[in-house]
This record gives sequence, structure tokens and C-alpha cells, in this order.
Amino acid sequence: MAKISGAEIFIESLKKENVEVLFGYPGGAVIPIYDKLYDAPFKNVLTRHEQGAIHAADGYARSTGKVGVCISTSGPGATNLVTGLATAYMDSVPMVAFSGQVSSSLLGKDAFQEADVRGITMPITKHNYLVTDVKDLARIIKEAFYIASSGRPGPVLIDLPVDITKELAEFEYPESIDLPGYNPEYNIDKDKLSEAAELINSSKKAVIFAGGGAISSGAGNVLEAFAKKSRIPVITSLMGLGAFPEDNELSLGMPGMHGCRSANYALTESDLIIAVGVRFDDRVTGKLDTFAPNAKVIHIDIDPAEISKNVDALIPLIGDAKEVLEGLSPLIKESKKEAWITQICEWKTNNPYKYDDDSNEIKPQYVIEELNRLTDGKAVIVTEVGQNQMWAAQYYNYSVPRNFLSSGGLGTMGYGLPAALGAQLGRKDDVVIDISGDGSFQMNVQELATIKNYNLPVKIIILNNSSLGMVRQWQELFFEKRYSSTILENPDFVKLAEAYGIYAARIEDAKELSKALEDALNHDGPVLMDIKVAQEENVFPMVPAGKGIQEMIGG
Ligand SMILES: Cc1ncc(C[n+]2csc(CCOP(=O)(O)OP(=O)(O)O)c2C)c(N)n1
Repeated sequence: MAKISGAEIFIESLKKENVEVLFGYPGGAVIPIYDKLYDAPFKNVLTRHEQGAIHAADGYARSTGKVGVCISTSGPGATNLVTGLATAYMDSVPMVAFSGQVSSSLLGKDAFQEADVRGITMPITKHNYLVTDVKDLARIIKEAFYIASSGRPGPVLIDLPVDITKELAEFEYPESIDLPGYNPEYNIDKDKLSEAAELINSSKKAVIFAGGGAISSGAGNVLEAFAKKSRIPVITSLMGLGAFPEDNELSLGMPGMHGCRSANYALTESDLIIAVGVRFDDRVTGKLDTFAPNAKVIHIDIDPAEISKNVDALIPLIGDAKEVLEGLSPLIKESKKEAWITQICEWKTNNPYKYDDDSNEIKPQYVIEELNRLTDGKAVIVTEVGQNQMWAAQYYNYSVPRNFLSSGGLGTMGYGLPAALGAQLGRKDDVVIDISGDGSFQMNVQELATIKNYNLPVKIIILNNSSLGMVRQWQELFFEKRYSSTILENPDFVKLAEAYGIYAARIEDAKELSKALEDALNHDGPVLMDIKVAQEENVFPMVPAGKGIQEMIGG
């Protein structure tokens, strides 16, 4: 068999994995790979920063369910991937990231652009590799894609010394995988299923709490049927938005720090929580001692490490969320539970998200409501972090999975713009809207160039409050309005976008908003809207730090 170079093995392996798009940034340690990318059959997207590349791969992965792929050079290129890896790891996003590395003979010698990337990324990857022999490369790539996408998804890093990309080996892509010690498939425990069904059937005030795991397992339809049959209301975490349609009468929306009162009241009053692919993040539970004091917990999760990590589970059901729900469904009795449903409806009716819209200033919540109306709740919404993220979660109605992309676990400012461009490449026919704060936007603003170069019709909406709004909100409420380092003097975002060749407009008058948003959505190409919103607007309701989720203020 003819031998080919490591760089060619890289290309051939990605072809075998049906990679459609690779995001990356070149440098010395990956020049041999970039040479082969010059005429590779898949799309090779040059971002303007390695952090942009990895968030773009993440946005592509979250919006499509496929593995996102990115590449950087060694040293600073690789360390620029770190935030993106941690972001993907916290939110269980399937990704394979390649970092170039110095030549094998220079490893450990503080060579030019050497960084111990395996060491650095060990705690923020599902697995990582340093390739030491070109003969291992195809196998390692095969394993990496498998590990990234099986079980609980996550990012896998492959550190690839430059000499290996030049060495020759026969190329044979392995047919199967042999990974003793990694066993992501679980046989669902039948006894536990029966126990769980019994508990569900005898409960009076049960709630389903669905998260990111429900989305990554594709449990949507099964979850809907399960909720309908059992008449159990569904709460969706930030990561679970879209796992259950929010217009369904059984939907209670998002719980936690900025969730809706009805979801928090329901959790607090419930006698049973059926947790589906959630990790009971502290932003959800608030003060743990008072969280859902009367509830027993059935915890469905593919990752045994999640069971009783934060909240004790009476019955763990380890396995793929969709498969577990499929197993559970036939054991569930059709039930009325009308007293509980009536209570839920009352909470929902009496406690919608609300804001004062009596001023002349544009309210950020109104911007999201208008976007929801104009897109019929069907756009892919990508957010930054802060108030913009919470308003996007609260005021847009999510009805299908994979339409809300946001850095939930790590809370990474600078995620939105590159993730939106990745999502647009994965979902070519869909409207992709990046909802941004003026602070976050500037963290990866350079990706405007990538958006322009590939003419990606991303609609960028800056909720411009000239401040780091979420931090300013905390300073207002808990630090006597001492606005330390949170008021921003910004550049002219319209001129900035225009300098990148992107159509842009500024909106300062609420009366002009709807028409301007409509024009932006109809514009055939990328658009940036700089929307001047009320500076001192706060996200409510809010559970103050250290309080129980029933102790919400505002809203
Ligand atoms: C990389 C990073 N640095 C700092 C923070 C802390 N932080 C959380 S929200 C926030 C303010 C965000 O401001 P902006 O993007 O303008 O959004 P707004 O809250 O005003 O909508 C900050 C600084 C973070 N989440 N990520």
C-alpha cells in the first residue's frame, strides 16, 4: 500500500468522518496540514482568532448535532483554544480540536511556540491525545470522533507535532474501535424503571425537569409524548430550552436565578422531580438546603457522575435520555392530576415575565419580543453572556431543539458572534440571530471579517446599554450603585461594521424598531443593528445569591 504523509492522513480521516467544515487559523506547526487543506474537499474556514474558530465549531455542533472540528497552531494558537474547550466541556458539546505542536524531538525543551497543551487541557476535555507516531494518527482521529459524540458528548483534543504531519505511513481508516475502559452504552436497569414508574404513577405534584441532555439525545418527541400521557408539566433549563415547546400548556419554562416564578414555585412545591439530562447547576437550585424540599428525585442521565452530585437522587436511571423515556413511557398510567395542573396554570397566568414599557427608551425585552414575533419563534438564536442572554432566554419562544445556543456552564462572553457564524454554516437555510451585549460583542469582534468573507447572513443585534449590564445590575442591587469598571465608552458600532463591509444601522427610537428589525431580517447578507437600549434596565425576576429559588425579587 502506498504511503502518504501525516497531513494527508489528517485530510483523509476527516473525509471518512464526513466533515463538512473545519474552522481554524494557521501557523508554523500546522503549515503541512494547511498545505493539504488548500485543495481539501471540505470547507476550510479561516477565522480571525483561534477562539473564534473553536466557538464557531461549537456553534456548528450545537446547531446541527454533528461534531464540530477546529485547528490551531502550537503555543499561542493552542492556548487560544482553551476558553472554547472549557465552554464546550461545560455544556457537553461534541467537538474535535486539533492543535499543532513543536517537533517531537523538541518536546519539553521550551522550544519556540511550545506549550504543554495536553497538560493544560486535561481537565477541560473529555479526552486528549498527543500523537507520537504517524501510524497511530488515523486510529486516534477515529477514536476522537467516537469519544466526542458518544455517551455524554464533549470536546476531544489531539495535539499533533509537526514532524508527524510530514512523516509517511500507510493509510487505513479503522473499521471499529477498541477502547477498553470507555463504555458509554448502558443497559437500562429494568427494576429501576419499574420503581420509577411506580413513583411517577403515585405522585400528585410531579414535574419533569429537562436539560441539555434531552436535546443531545434527541428526546424531544418522546419527551412531549411522555408529558402528554402523564400530564406532568415540563421545566426546561437554559441548556434545555427548545427540548419541550414553550407554547404547550404543560410548559413551565426556565427555572433558577432568572427563571420564571412559575417554574421555581413548581419545583419548590413538587413531590417528585423527573430530571432528564440536567446537572442541577447552582444557578438552577439556588440555596441547596431549601431546594425542592418535598421532592423525591428520579434522575435520568447518561453520565453516572451526575447522579447525586448536587441533588440526591432516589432513583438513578443511567442511560440515553430518549431511550430511558421510551422504556418508561409504557409503564406510565394516563393520569389526570388536574388539581396540580390547575395550580400550575394559575402560577403561569399570574406570573408572566414582565417589564415596564412606559418610557421612551427602547426596552431590551421589547427587542426580543419583536424578534420573536417577526421570526415566528423559528430563528436560531445565539447569545452572548449577561443580561442579553437572559432576556433572549426569557422573551423568545423556543419550540424546537437546537435553536438556542448559549454558553450556559462557563458563561463565556465572546461566544456569540463566532458561534453564530458556525451555526449559519451548519444551518444554511435558517435565520441565525446573534443577540449580543455591547461588552461581549467586543470580545470577538474580529469575527466580523469571517462573517463578511464567507458572506454569512448572520443578523447581529447589539442590545447596547453602554455597560457591562449584568455586572452593573449586581452593583446597582447589592453594591450601592458603585459602578466600578462597568460603564463602557464604546466605538461607533455602525462605522465599525461598515469598515468590515457589513451593512449596519443604529436604532434609538422605539417607534422605529419594528420596521428596522424587519428590514434587517429581510436583508440578504450579514447585518449589524446597534440598538440603544435603556441603560438601567434589570433582568427580573432574580434570585439573589445564596437565597432559595422561591425567594425571587422583581418581575
Ligand atoms: C470572558 C468573560 N469575562 C467576564 C465575564 C463576567 N461577566 C458576566 S456578564 C458580564 C457583562 C456582560 O456585558 P454585555 O456583554 O455588555 O452584556 P449585558 O449584560 O449588558 O447584556 C460580565 C463582565 C464573563 N462572563 N465572561
